[in-house]
Amino acid sequence: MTETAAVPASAPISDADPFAAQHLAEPEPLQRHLRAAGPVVRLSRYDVHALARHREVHAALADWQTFRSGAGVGLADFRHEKPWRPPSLLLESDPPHHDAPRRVLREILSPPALRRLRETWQTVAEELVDAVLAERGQEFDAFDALAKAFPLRVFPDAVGLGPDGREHLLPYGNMAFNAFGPRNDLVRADAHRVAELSAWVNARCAREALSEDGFGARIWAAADRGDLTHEQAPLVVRSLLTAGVDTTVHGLAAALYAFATHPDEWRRLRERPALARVAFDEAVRWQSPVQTFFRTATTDVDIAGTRIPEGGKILMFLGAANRDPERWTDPDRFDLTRDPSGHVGFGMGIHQCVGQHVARLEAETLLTALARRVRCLELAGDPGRHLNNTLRSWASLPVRVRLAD
Ligand code: PQS
Repeated sequence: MTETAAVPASAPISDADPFAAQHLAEPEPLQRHLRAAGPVVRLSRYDVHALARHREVHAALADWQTFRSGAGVGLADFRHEKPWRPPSLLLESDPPHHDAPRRVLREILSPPALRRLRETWQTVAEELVDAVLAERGQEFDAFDALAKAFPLRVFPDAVGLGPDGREHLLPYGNMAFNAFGPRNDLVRADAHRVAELSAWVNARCAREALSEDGFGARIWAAADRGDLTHEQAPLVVRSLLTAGVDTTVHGLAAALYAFATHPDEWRRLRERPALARVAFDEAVRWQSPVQTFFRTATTDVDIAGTRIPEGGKILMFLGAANRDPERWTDPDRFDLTRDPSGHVGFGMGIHQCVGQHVARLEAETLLTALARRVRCLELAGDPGRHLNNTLRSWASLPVRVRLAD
């Protein structure tokens, strides 16, 4: 962050509510407005500062000493408000406490550790695509049949979860990602399920509830080695169950929506299936499944001439940064020929998504299987939005396909 001797100017003020239904349903107009208004904008409704330009979002994410996570990465300040659940050891924590859980999970979810999953996931993806095309025909809801079905088929197994109650995973994640926003109607709508869903998830984090060869068991093995305490292990498992399902479901939906609306890019992917990986990152840049989250200033700090007070929350608009015309050429285009690296859709710095290789592997295997069988992919109706305070999420994605010969 820049230190200026000059008296900081006051930032432009917006009374927009980024968590209002209108903006959650269609975030681009507000993203454009905030980006244009200035490098820092005060959101009067929540008494926080917003960053919507790539430069400032990137810099804030990289500066964990000044912008901490330990006071929560939602609107609530954990120093004054009791969090809705015990804070995540990874997400809602700072060095040095953050580092041991992070190291353990990074190893377990590293590309070499995931290698043995690729073949299985490839097979599951092919079977799923075949079954969908055989049973649902040429018109179906790709959100339900693919974006939701595939992660739910592969990820809980990889964690080592038992078969019962998996229908609780998406509602729990939905709740967790709503909880980063204000206590609005979206949060109130699920309030009656907090106890039930939390109890289910917490019980699944116990060693006895997990198979012997999944990510979960490896977290417990790390505790046996002394890399974590045995008190920390269940909370690290909880991170997988919280952040690993809804994110990939809506991320895959974003990729499918991107291709259903960009037939030339689908053709390009079919010609070069190796593009699946970069295509997913470009879809993450273009849609930003995680739209926003917060940090808290550890000290009075100036960002581009605006003073952020110690304890002040800053709201980072990942979606806006990922479409900043100062950073990207033709940012609103979904374009497989661009290099999307540097997008902040997975965050940046020490908290950058530790599960991103899992997400990419899911996307790669599903998109490759689909591209092999489907020649044309197009929308068959208006997609349905599901509103969430953090995730750009979907309710339906009606598509029509034509099969490859
Ligand atoms: C957890 C980790 C990460 C957890 C905002 C939040 C998250 C992206 C944006 C997230 C949520 C939960 N990911 O450790 O439980």
